[in-house]
Amino acid sequence: MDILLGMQWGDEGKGKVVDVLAPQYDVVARFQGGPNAGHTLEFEGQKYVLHQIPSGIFQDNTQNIIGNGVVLDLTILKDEIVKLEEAGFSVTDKLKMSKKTHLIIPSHRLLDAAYEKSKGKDKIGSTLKGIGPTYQDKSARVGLRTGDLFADNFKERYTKLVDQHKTILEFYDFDYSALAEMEAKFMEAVEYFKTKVEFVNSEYMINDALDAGKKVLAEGAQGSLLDIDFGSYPFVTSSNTFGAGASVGLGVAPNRQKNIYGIFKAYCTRVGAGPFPTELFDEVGKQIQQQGHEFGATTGRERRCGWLDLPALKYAVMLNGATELFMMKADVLNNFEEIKVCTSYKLKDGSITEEVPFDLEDVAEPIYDTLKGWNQEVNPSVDFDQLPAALLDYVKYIEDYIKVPITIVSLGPDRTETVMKN
Ligand code: 2SA
Ligand code: MG
Repeated sequence: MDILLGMQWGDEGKGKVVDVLAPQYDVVARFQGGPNAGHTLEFEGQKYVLHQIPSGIFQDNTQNIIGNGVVLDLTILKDEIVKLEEAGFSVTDKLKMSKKTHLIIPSHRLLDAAYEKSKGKDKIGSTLKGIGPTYQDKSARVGLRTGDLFADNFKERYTKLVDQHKTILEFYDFDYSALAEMEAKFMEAVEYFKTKVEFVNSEYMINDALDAGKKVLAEGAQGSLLDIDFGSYPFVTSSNTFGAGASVGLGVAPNRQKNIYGIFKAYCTRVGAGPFPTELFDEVGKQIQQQGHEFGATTGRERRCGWLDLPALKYAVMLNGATELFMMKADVLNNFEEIKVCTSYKLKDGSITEEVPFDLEDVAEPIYDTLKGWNQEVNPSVDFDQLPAALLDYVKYIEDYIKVPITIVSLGPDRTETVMKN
């Protein structure tokens, strides 16, 4: 099994890469996260954003699996499927769901909002899709799974859980009058899925596929720096976003992991709150945001922008065991005379380190190296070694620091704007 993972704070361009790689794979599976993800794919002049459906869905012969590690919102998934079907794609025949996937129910979304509100100015900037509360219920052993939808007592168990949630919402003095309408939609979606999509023991399905010599790609969501254990806690999401999460979230043993593709942008972005050492508050940051169209694919929020952070990238590569790196959105840096890269951190105690500290807030300032920009439009149809010298120098500089090869440079959102090293 190969794995594709974000090495930063999400939005590295994973959707585009899966789309480019998908034809080589028989199975594409999501293993964590949920509708907080927004994977953008562009081809034939059209743009599609997937939230929960794996990005292999546009391939005719690829099986797509939503794994047990995902938290799933059926209401949103139904809308996603209907939209794609209206656009002429077949979906339900190429999509399977694990019976062990936990369900986001409407009251989880309200709880998410209630918890965020209660944090006041310390809120983490959640997408408010109910991710945290659903993983909370999973760990508390009270959650509902897709396999439960078929149980005779599903409604009873559902009501019991919602009643618990209502008690908490009342404690937070949170207005949940919207719940009834949300529930009606949810129940509609439940009925839809009972007949439309196959729920499977996906751990068997994936391991059987591997045994039969088929190629499986695990598609990560969010990024390593948002990982619940290794990210900038508490400003993180509630799942393990790094490579090991793919084993847990699909039921595939670690020794079956093969190629680990680490996706990173030529610069950094972060959406939501939390420390971001290389964040730019000046015109340069604005320029990157504008040229890179850095707005949340799920919430439309502005993404904060900054220079590439090499200590953080190296940390992510270490945790994931990335075997190759793909550099995305290099074209966004086309118009710079100079490009900065952070090579170490000066901490508040005055020391200098290349390690990510326990608390990223302890970074007083990033220490930069300044490189020459290529400062020109780049033709995405050339061979790798024909790329502008300054861009190749940038690639080489990163490779020397990280010690992992960069095998793809992406120069635009379309499938075709991708330069691969042979
Ligand atoms: P949550 O919703 O509870 O998991 O949020 C917790 C933190 O994780 C961040 N997070 C994300 N960061 C980048 N991209 C994500 N997906 C969307 C996108 C986000 C959007 O593709 O653009 O549209 O705003 C994503 N999902 C979660 C989140 O900002 C919190 O900091
Ligand atoms: Mg995204």
